[in-house]
Amino acid sequence: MTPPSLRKAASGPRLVAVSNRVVHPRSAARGGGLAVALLDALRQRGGLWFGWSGQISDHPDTRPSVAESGPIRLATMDLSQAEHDAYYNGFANRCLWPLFHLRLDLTAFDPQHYDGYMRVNRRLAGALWPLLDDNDQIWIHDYHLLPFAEALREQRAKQQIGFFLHIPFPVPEMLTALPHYRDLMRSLFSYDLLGFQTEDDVQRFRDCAVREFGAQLRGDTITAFGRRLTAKAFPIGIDAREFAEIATSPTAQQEFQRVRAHREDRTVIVGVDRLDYTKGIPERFRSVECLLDRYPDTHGQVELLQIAPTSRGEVPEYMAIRRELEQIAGNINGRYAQLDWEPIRYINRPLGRRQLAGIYRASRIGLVTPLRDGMNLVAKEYVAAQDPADPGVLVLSRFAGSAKQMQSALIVNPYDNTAVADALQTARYMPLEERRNRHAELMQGLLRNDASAWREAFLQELQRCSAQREDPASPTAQAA
Ligand code: GDG
Repeated sequence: MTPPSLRKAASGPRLVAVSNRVVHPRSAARGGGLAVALLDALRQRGGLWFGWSGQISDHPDTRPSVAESGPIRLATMDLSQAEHDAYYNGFANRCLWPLFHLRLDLTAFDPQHYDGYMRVNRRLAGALWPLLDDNDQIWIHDYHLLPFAEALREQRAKQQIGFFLHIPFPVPEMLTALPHYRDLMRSLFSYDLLGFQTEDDVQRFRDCAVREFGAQLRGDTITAFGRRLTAKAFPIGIDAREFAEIATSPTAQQEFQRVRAHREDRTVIVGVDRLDYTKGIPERFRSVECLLDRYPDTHGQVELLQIAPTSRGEVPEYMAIRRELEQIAGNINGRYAQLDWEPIRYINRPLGRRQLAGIYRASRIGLVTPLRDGMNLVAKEYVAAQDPADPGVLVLSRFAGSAKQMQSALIVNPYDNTAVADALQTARYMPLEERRNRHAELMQGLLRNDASAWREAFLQELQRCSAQREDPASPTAQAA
């Protein structure tokens, strides 16, 4: 193993990214939004990526396995079945995920899951600790790892540590329903910087810190539990230029032809989501049903192509949504299908990233209607994949974080089937000039706030607030 002193980056501190799952760069295209965004960051800057290997083992090693992939060093840990059940399937995905997405009805509170979650965070932090250099810039990701910095600080870590929450931050009334909310909020104050997707998320975090813990606010800094941190919005972006190129690659073009070949005169509406109850897919199917009910000229002419690969398939709520979708699609198709046409085509397996780009480009409408979503990268990918000379129209939920930045889309309330149906009909008949104008505005925003702008903004801010922490003359130096 390379001695720590040789691992220091030539310019600036080394980036250490920590996320629940480390995905090998070769297969990252199949990972979720987080994997795609993180890899972009590490490819450009190099550094260490630490987290779960994705493997379950009877006797997990106490030390990480280390592998190199170009400028990226991957350090991974296996989990035991019991750890995986409690930490990942249990507390992260049956408690925090639904709670943070305002689904208290689906939130399972189980003290054993919480204990397992805390134990895994401590074990992973203990395994990362020997791999760290003093100057590292540590960037922890997402709700699986809320207490990770606290666990590192227990090991006496002094490094700058930032955290980015990819999902929404809940309203205080929701968060406080969690029996352990006090401990989790306190643990967040071990970070130097907290990054959120939108200003609204920052505001909800501040509200909670003030109302529940009497936090003091000063600009972007918040003091509570004897510690001070900075909380700001860093809306995540995609590499829009690269995605636009992918959309004209030979594989994408082939896929484009396949979609258009049988449907030259039809409007293909595309939906792409991990199969998750937050993505509003049943409501989306209902909106398409409403479109068919309200506008008979859509019969034989409009098709929803829904790609929704299974995710978190061991969690009961995810099994239920899968069954529900099959049933709704079956009912709608049964009602409306003709010999050579079905209104809903539903694909329940993952496709390649290039294939996806071709499908986006071939689809006249991108329908992105989550009930609640931190950002939603599919909305951004859909826009980036369009032909600027003849672009499709994005119909986007007001409850996606991306709606804040993408106001030139047709913004809808995903619960209002009639309004979504009307927006789809508007999109179908939108004149070319309006489509071009809206697309140009959206694309400008994507290029301005792309993945590298997101990364640089976060890491520069982390550097800045850590420097302030160390400067005793600074008004924002740590209280304790
Ligand atoms: C979390 C937050 C936030 C989907 N199906 C396939 C496939 N995908 C890719 C998409 C996109 C990604 O997965 C999904 O990203 P989202 O942003 O839409 O959603 P989450 O996975 O829930 O991500 C979210 C994000 O983190 C980043 O901060 O935006 O709000 O929930 O890239 O293209 N990719 C391939 N085949 C598929 O079938 N290759």
